[in-house]
Amino acid sequence: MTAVPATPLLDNVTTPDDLRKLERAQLRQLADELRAEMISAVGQTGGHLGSGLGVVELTTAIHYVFDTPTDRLVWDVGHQAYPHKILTGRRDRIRTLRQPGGLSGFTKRSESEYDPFGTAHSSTSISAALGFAIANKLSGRPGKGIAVIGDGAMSAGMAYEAMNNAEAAGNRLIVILNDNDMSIAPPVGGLSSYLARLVSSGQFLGLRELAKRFARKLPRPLHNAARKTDEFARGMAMGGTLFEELGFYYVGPIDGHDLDALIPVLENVRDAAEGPCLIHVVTQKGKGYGPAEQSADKYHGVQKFNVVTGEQAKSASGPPSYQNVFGETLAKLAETDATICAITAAMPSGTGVDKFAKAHPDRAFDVGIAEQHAVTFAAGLAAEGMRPFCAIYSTFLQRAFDQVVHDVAIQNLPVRFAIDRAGLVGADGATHAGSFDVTYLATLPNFVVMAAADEAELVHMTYTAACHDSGPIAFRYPRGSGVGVDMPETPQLLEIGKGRIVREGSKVAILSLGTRLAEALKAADQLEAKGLSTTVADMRFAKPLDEDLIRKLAASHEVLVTIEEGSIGGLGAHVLTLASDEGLTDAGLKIRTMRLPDMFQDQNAPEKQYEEAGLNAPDIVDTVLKALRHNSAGVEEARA
Ligand SMILES: Cc1ncc(C[n+]2csc(CCOP(=O)(O)OP(=O)(O)O)c2C)c(N)n1
Repeated sequence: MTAVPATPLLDNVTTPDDLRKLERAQLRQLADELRAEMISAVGQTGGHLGSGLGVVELTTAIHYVFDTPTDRLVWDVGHQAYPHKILTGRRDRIRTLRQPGGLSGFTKRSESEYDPFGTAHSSTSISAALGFAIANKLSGRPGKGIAVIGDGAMSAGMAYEAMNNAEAAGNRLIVILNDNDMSIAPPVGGLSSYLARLVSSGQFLGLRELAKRFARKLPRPLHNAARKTDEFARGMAMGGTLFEELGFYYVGPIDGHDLDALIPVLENVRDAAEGPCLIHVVTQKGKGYGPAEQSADKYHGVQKFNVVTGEQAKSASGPPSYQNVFGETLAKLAETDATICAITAAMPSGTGVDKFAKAHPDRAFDVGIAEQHAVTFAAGLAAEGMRPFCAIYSTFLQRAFDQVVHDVAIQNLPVRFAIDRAGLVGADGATHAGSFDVTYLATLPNFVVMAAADEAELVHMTYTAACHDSGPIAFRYPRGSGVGVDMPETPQLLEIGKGRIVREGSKVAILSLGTRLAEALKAADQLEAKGLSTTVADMRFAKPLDEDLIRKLAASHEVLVTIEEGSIGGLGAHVLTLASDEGLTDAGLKIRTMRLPDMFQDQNAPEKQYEEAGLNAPDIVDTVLKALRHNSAGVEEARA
């Protein structure tokens, strides 16, 4: 007899209201369909896969039990929210994930009422959910705050700051700790070991033991429910002293793929908890998709892939990535310098620190998602004579700004900042763009701020930073591959605060900071073709500024254009300040600054984003022509 295929359920579930109409017994099938749909969609778009696969059952159970969107559900980081998007009215657009004009790869308020809070940087969910819970409590509106936070995200101080403050929310705050024993890399540190101990010691308590423990810790209705619900006993225990000390009822660990265990627990917490509750759910990253389950990183982030084989689209082989150039250069330098250390905040492979760690495991530190700690830890190392390199993405370093100012800059400590993902980053969109680091670092006394124009320059800057013991120094470089320049045999020590002339001309000077240099050179060719002789300088330093070079170019050119992959407040602002302080424009020099626009740019290919930002060669040509009041053929317009 052939089995009759089950009628698909997901096709009839557009929103959680539809989901809640299903029988509980149907949820297993729905979850399976949801998982298959997610795999199929991410196979086409690429993106975050493993985390979402791990929360398919949890997503189904939460929307089944809670009254979303009235109950405010906040997914920490938001990279695991693809199944949530499918169940909350966005299935029809799920194949536009991370594409231009498509769904965001994270949660986003403007996208859906089911996304009450935008996320992407980790460990914000408990604070935000607490805010929702208390606002609703104060205004007498229904609505709990539910935070779903991973064990990796739980390593950040902010999560504890929020929990420490949670009591005021009463039973309106629920934290679901999604423990898959993975961050992007394997999780690190004491908290991770603590959670592992809870999981290994807590499972499979008998019903009687469970009920006894519940009777002590949880309100009576929950206790009674526990007695009645057989499934409730399986895989569930009490423990979690740390969380209890912070004022939470700790429930768990629970098997997060077992809907029969999850649903009664969520219902009981919903109906009976008297204070903030933390439900510890154990899941498997990549669950239900063989290639993900078997891969070391559980397919945290993937390219488009073949769903049958799991094979990911290969990026064309080409120049090395900036992150690897950094990691390998630093590892090499550390062979002859025992003081060099490398620090990453949970991004060993993303930053290239994995390369360093392989060669020098004792001097590589993955501190977890803890950028603030990373910076002050580096400051301590530097104060004791070590040469620490803090390798942090531009966007994540924002979180540690006070540590950069107070612990590093004011004390003038030689912490080296390797700032990866500088500039626009593509599919991760506005939350991950590295737009502000030059602005927020080059404003600080004592700081040296460099930007690499290509991968060879990154080698020189890594070496220059290693040699710079007199204060803090930062160097920034973009996401992705280098431009294919010849790599130096030996690194060069750059003179601090000195740029270089890359091409000599006489009428127009383009001052470039970072990897727009290639566009500046293209623009110079086009200007030359219009009869406008063009100088191109790679400034290398936003701070200290190469003032002599600027004065010289200002005196010998008619137009001076600055260009950088950063917000207002960077190179352009510093050049304008010098020009105004010294009256460099008094004799008629025209200065124009080209920078990122005053807006948060959505996801797109980086080249497209730079096109939208107006920072490509044609934009440079345009800017110059406008400054000279030339039309596009290069002919001077008659003045009115
Ligand atoms: C402040 C900050 N630092 C780093 C990251 C990069 N990041 C994205 S997801 C992730 C790991 C999160 O681990 P976990 O919370 O356990 O979730 P999982 O991916 O395992 O589901 C990291 C480090 C980030 N989003 N925010």
